[in-house]
Amino acid sequence: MPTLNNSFKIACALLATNTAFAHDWNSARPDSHAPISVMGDHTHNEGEFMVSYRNMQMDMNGLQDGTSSVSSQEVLDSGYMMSPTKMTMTMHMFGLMYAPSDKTTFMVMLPYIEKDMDMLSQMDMGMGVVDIETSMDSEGLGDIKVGALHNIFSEAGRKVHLNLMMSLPTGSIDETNNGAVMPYAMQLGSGTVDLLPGITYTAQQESFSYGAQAQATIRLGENDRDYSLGDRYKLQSWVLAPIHQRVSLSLRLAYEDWDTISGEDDELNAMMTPTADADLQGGNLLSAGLGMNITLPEGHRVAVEYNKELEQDLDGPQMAQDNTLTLAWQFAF
Ligand SMILES: [Cu+2]
Repeated sequence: MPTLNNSFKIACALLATNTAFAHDWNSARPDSHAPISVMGDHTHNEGEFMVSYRNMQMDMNGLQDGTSSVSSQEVLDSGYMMSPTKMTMTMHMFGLMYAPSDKTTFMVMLPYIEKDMDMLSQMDMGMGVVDIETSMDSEGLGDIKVGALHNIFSEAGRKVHLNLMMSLPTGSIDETNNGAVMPYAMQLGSGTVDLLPGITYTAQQESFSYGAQAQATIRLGENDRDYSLGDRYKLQSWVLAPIHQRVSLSLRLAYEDWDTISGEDDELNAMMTPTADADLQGGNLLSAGLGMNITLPEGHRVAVEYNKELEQDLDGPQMAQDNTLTLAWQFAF
């Protein structure tokens, strides 16, 4: 009996050790944060602050109608006066997180956006058709996002939290080029208060981590230019593996679906160019990201992720997404 009793005690002790080990979410590991383009992937412990800066460089190249590409010449031949050819967006995103308790983390994100679009039009000068290339740009504060992340489950290295964020209409929707209102994609905000509900699951195994997030963007009402951008739905999952004590590599898959615009900006002429047509702004996109997270001493982290579109289906002709490069720095204290 004593032997059996001892064995039982040892088994219990082993189980307890094991469970305690599995319970420990190690937030110092380089794979304890999701790939950097995932927003609101982690919560903080009571009393912790985090400041962050992200630089996102997004390129759009060419046009697509449905799943097939369309040339700018085809767009012009179909009767439009102008066709977009290329667009780039740079976003500087400043973030602040603060956890008043282990359950809740408050979060604010402040974007500064720069957009640039190249366009092609043609004119018959008598001696033949001449290509005219023009460009327009916009720059300024985007829509500020505020809210909280709320933990609802945490056990054995697995966590679930709700993303309870909203977007405020601080970005301009009145950007002009030579006195004329620019197309929807060149504006800096939605012009509406948007709800950003989501749910995030993360799990840490001994040698790797993984997670998934579902998130929606729900526009409330119409903006003061009489339209409302389409609602968006995003589903993504990722896996990260440490390759060094301070370095992890990540792979991420994301699927996004967005509705077209409802209502329209009366000052935009849909016959002029596809980007001014409120009915040609919906679509869906599957993309993949490769990234690296690095932890540095004293609570600093740096991260990079390169995201490339795999497949998209657009109400077109519409500008097609190409790739996004995200660089970031995070500091927790
Ligand atoms: Cu944080």
